[in-house]
Amino acid sequence: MTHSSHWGAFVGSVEDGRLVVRPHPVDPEPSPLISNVTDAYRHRSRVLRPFVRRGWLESGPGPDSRRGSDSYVPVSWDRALDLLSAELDRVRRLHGNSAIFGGSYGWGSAGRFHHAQSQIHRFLNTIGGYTRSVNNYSNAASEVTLPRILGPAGGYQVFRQGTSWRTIAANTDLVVAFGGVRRTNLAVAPGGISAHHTGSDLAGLSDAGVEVVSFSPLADDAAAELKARWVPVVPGTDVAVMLALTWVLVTEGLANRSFVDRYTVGSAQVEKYLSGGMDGVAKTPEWAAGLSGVPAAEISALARKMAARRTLVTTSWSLQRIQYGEQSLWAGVTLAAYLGQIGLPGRGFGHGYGSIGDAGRPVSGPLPTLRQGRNAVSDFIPCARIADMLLHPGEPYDYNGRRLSYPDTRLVYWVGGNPFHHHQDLRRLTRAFSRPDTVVVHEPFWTGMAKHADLVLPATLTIEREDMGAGRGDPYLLAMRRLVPPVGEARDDYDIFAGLAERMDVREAFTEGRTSSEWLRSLYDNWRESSARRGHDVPDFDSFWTAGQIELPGLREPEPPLSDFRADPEENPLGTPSGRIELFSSTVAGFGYPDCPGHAVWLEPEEWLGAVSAYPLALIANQPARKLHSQLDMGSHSMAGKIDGRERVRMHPVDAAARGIADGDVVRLFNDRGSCLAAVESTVDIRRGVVQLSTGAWYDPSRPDVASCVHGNPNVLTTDRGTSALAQGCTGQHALVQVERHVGEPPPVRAYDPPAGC
Ligand code: PGD
Repeated sequence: MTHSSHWGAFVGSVEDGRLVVRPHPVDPEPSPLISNVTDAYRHRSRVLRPFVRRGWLESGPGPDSRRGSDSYVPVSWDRALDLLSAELDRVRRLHGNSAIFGGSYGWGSAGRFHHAQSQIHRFLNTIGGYTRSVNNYSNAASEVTLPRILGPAGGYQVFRQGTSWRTIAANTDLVVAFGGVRRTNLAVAPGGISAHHTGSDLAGLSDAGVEVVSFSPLADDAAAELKARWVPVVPGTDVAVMLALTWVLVTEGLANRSFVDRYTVGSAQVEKYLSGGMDGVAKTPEWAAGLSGVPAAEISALARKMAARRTLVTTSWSLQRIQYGEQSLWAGVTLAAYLGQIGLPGRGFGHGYGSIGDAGRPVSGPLPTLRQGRNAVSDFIPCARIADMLLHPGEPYDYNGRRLSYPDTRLVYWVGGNPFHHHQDLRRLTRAFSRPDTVVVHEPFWTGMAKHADLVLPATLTIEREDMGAGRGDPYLLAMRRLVPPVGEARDDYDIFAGLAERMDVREAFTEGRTSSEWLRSLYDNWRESSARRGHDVPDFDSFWTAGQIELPGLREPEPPLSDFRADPEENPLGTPSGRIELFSSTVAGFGYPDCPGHAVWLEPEEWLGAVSAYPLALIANQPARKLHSQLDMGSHSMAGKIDGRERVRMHPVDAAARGIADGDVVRLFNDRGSCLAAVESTVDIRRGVVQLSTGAWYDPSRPDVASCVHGNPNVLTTDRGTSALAQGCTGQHALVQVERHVGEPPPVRAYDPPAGC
């Protein structure tokens, strides 16, 4: 039977009592990630029934530092829902709905109906609203900065539609990829990626003779098919290289002046800055070489080549997931503007290639979608400021030109996310989670988040329920058939909320009188009608469900971003205050943020290889290759990438030898914020002075005497600060650390063990 996931479509069946999954015939390049679910779904880490934390049950709601180390008491579903509905009611009566934090960030699972975020937001809206979160952990700086530079629609075109790989292959000579084009990230996309074309898309570029230059501390950040030239840049210094490239264009008369004059504002400020007119430092190739380790001659030669060729400048999302991440966007667009090729097919500026599977793919029309209703609470936080919110209620902070203050949160409700995977500085987060009166989670597994909650409600996995799935740009809508019965007493998020809604007298408003299967049919029928209005005939629900999939109508190659604007900037101005590309934004400058002054600048991060620090190695905490984030970490494909069950840290052989470390050794990575154990793989595919420990290993603080996490979760080391006052985005990609060999028997990994009493 057909099914779908963020990492691909598959066909599943139960054979000899075991779930077997096979690639779906519609997928030409299936991802090995589909196999993770077979071992994971009946794993001992499943939450088998509702649980309440003992301290909360015995002492009632209130701040509690035992969260994370307490035992749990099993309760019936009725008891759990009675307790929770009464607590939601107490909080909204005593403190108002803004005291309920339902931002609940996370990827959850694929499926248009059982989409965890839609379900929780819809439910909380029916009971009077909640404090929400805005932006995301992936690309908050992009979401906020690109509309400032290119206007909302222009930013959307560049960011969400982009240029397809096919258009690049046909129209481009040179791709200069800051942050590379990481192949493993291309296997996943939110909502689904029913047909992977990664290998053929990328090989299409090299077959067409497109030259790719990859700036990254990691050689394998450029997919092998691209046959890219690797420039091993010092982490966090790409902006300096981009500025120096622009300096060469300006000073050697290679800049496309007519483009800059006609389509941009702010070139005077930019050029003053580049020449040193603002800080006395000219942004020359020699200056950038001193920061980035890229030879000055190489920068100059590249600038000349870029000006002479049909060139696309791309920046990856990872570059903006660091302190001052906004600058990689501003500097990238500035460089592309001086090249003057923005708006032409396959050229100009691109963003997120190699960051997500749907970048560079055709775009689709609307998909069946569950309405979330209206939130009566206006409070929100940028999602990565969760710990600040919990630790500093009432305190002011800046965000995108606004002075806001953190609400006083009494109840945190999380569905479909794992902050003890995704947030930075987990010791601080643990402190933050001790503050609210009550923490609630729906989770299939005993993740770090579940182990810090007071009420833990077992949720089904997609394979235990029926849904339909497709992501943005997916060619197919897949019927997601139930493959196995729910494990233990797990319930669908929808049914959990329906049970709460019943107790809170809003059942009709939440369910509209429908069961899950009636909702599926209704969402599909509504979508079918709106498709018909757009001129697309799609089969009825029963035909779709029986067939297992339908081709999605309206899939199209995106127009080259900003091509309309290029064709006629007066007729099609951008949505910026000037109507043009804002190389300098007087609006942002007017905010007066020292960490985001309003045009592209090099700002020295607090943690990078040039900083004076007791911690000499630059950690790259990037996305894992063998799973999506922390999902199904115990699956077979994920486990095969670990070394003796511990996460793998990669480092250069010279750095390893200098510390007496051999391949396979367990090491301790540490800094002032914490420490973790991991097992070493040495490789020359990494720049010296850099270590790579991907995210995704479930948090295991079981032996704090040895390390804050003995499994290898890098977020015990990363820092919990926003990108800048503009976007306040996640900065989890970089940190400074030291690495030493762990002496003695390493402690066992207990990350997957349920807490005591479960
Ligand atoms: P996931 O592991 O996908 O991570 O953070 P995110 O929280 O999205 O968590 C989803 C959770 O939802 C899992 O625990 C899963 O079991 C649960 N779940 C799945 N399906 C369902 C369901 O149907 N119902 C319910 N109730 N639960 C479900 C990802 C985030 O991490 C992201 S997007 C990025 S880009 C960030 N990247 C970095 C980074 O580069 N570096 C660092 N250091 N940290 C990062 N964190 C961020």
